[in-house]
Amino acid sequence: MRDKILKLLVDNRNEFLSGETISTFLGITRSAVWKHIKSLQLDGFGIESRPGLGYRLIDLPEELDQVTLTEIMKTQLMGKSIEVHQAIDSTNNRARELALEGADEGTLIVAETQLEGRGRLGRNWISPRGKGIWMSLILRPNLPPDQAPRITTMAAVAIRNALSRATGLNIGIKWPNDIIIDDKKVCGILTEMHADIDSIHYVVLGIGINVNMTQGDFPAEISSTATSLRIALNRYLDRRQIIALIMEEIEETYLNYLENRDFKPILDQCRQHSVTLNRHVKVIGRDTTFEGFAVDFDEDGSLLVKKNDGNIAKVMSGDVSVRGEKGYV
Ligand code: BTX
Repeated sequence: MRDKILKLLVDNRNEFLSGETISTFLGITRSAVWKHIKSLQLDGFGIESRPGLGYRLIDLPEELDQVTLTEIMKTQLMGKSIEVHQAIDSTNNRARELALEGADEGTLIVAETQLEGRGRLGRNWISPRGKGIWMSLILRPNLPPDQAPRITTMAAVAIRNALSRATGLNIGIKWPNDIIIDDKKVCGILTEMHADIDSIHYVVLGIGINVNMTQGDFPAEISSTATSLRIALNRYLDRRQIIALIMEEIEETYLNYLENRDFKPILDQCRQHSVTLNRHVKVIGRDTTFEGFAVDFDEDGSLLVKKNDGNIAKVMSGDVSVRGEKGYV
């Protein structure tokens, strides 16, 4: 029925159709029409509704295209050169390919869907078509390779700030690479780099954000741990504006850091928005698993955890779950 209503609106694009006309034509009640219109609006169809006149279609859900994205970018460097794919294995793979071919810093690869989206340690990243932001940014920081983890922290802070500006929501950072709303993952960051002993050749910053997914878009195994901006806000969001805001925030934070080499302001923001600090955590490392209390970040960005025996463990990488009301999440 929803599709039939949509077809009527598309066929009469830019003209008002009254609720009564639609309901008579399709043999349903006016409140059923209204319910379907609401659901179409939530899916990004721009439908204007005017008392006395009815409904008219003014806009279709946004698609990502290179021309519009380039036009709305307010940056000097990040996202100035953009490649958009309808479908790709992983934007990180494509970014790596381009980086090896010498692509400029700031080159951005975006895809409507990823067929083999990746998380850390070869895990899977669900990337349904048109529902999120699946993108990778090429960076060429003049930093020693041991400082590369700082890039993930910098990105987490910049993305958090951009999402907070875009939505006004309370958004947290879960160490080291997740952006969180209500203790659920809304965004994951995958940093991959190519370096030799003393210099970084390139860093690929992979960013996956659940934007317009509904609860039903998540497979059962992550439906209680994942969320989207739309679920949190109860409205459809334009992905292009969010991409532009993220590029702005990354450009500012990254260039500032490279110029001043001062990591403290980034760490301080990470502390301020951390959902990991001052909580009981379970650390699952490559070789060991232990529980403790997350006390602070070290100046290199690693997590300091006070173990049950009182010793402080410095955690450089790994998975950290925080203890909530329903156990560790
Ligand atoms: P991660 O290893 O921290 O998280 C991966 C885990 O998160 C999965 O094992 C699964 O449990 C859960 N998960 C999978 N898909 C989603 C999702 N859409 N929302 C919430 N939870 C999910 C996080 O790795 C880093 C993810 C980076 C993804 C970007 S997308 C663009 C770029 N290209 C690419 O292949 N990866 C990056």
